[in-house]
Amino acid sequence: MNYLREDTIAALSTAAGKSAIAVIRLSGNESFRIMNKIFKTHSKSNQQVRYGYIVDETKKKDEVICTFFKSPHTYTGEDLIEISVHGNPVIINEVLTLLYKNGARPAEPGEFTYRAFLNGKIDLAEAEAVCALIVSKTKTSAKVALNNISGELSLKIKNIRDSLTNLVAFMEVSLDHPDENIMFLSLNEKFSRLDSCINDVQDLLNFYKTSKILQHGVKVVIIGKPNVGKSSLLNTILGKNRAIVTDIAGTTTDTIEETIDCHGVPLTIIDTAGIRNHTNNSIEFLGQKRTKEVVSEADILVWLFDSSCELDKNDIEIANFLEKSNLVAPIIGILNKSDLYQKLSFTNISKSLKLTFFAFLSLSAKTETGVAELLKEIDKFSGVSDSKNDYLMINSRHYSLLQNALESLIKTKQTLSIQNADEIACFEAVNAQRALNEILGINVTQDILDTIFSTFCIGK
Ligand SMILES: Nc1nc2c(ncn2[C@@H]2O[C@H](COP(=O)(O)OP(=O)(O)O)[C@@H](O)[C@H]2O)c(=O)[nH]1
Ligand SMILES: [Mg+2]
Repeated sequence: MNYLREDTIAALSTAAGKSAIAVIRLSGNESFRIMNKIFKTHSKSNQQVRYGYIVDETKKKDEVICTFFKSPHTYTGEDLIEISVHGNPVIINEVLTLLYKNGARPAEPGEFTYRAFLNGKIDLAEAEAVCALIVSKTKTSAKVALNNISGELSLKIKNIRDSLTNLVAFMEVSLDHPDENIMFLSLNEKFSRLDSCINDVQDLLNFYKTSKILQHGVKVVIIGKPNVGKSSLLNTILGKNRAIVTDIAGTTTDTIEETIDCHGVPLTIIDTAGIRNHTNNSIEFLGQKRTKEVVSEADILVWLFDSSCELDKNDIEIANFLEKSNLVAPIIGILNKSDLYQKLSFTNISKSLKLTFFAFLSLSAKTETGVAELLKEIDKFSGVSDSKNDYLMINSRHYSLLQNALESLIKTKQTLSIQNADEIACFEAVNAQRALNEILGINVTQDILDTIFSTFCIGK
């Protein structure tokens, strides 16, 4: 990626398409000069927000509101202007073309945030959170990303790093002056300080599972032979008729996917084509092939049985298929149609099928009895509670650096107890420090920065 810092960049910062207002951002040394050429206004030049027209020579292009931000107190740290134009793609294009004609260049993905990072307005963990906030799917995941943007993760990392820096200073002094008793810390004191760093790193590592669930959601795949009520269950959960429900077996021939906000967790529910032994219908056959694919990607499998009928060869067929698939996802067994006369029980299923079930529930997709309990069971799996406020977002980059830091801290502790190994202990402690710094973007390679910022959208 070719990020140059000296030039002035411009891009549409709001979503493309038609809207009441669209915001174009301009950042860099030349911003004010460029605007002077294309913005005609009667507002006073000391006003931060000015009303006027974007003009090409004498031709009016749009009636706009411009907000002027003077460096260094701006998002990017540079002179920055936000132009609110009418949200029409033709106008947006004309204004952007005019900006480019007068000296700005199109911004690369994430370049505004990249400049904010380079100019020390935000650290790397905060920049990553900006991206995570934009793609957040639920209120809880947005709240967690916001915790990171506000610097809560960065502060925790800095605190651990600073106490480690302090400890390393003591360790280095005793290395440099082995015979003098100045600035001496007992071994116990060093251990206790290291333990506290280890605990803090461990606490942050523990956020990883929740972060992944909040960001990427939980994939729930509903399986079962035809006509057990899979589509009905999906519709009941969604509260609308998204999937086709019919009493002719094999109607859902492809998978249907919907995402809902389930107590803060983005829950993607996938209704599949029923798996059964023989199918003459080629569309249904393709649907079953797709079903087998999504099953392998599931976080949770919800396997429906028709409790008004006994098990048949189709249920056995599914059991055989699951057994062969080396599944890691837990299976929740559902006895659907609990409103009808019951011919099947959990005991029948457990005895006849040699599969381990994470839970068993009885419900009726038709009357909705028991559906809330299913969602509670899925909640238990995710371990996320939307009433909790102090989650932090740990992405996979943070996770592997925290793991490195943890390993180095443990090695520091181990080597400290060995005689004459202080130098190695010091080396390991510095390694841990380096890993923590890398989370904040200190001494990271250009490759890493490029990878992170290229995932941003243009205009951010
Ligand atoms: N009585 C009763 N009928 C149900 C229930 N769930 C689904 N059905 C009926 O079972 C038939 C098949 O349902 P559908 O959702 O299309 O099954 P799928 O093939 O597994 O997707 C339809 O006639 C539904 O109305 C239930 O809980 N109770
Ligand atoms: Mg169906």
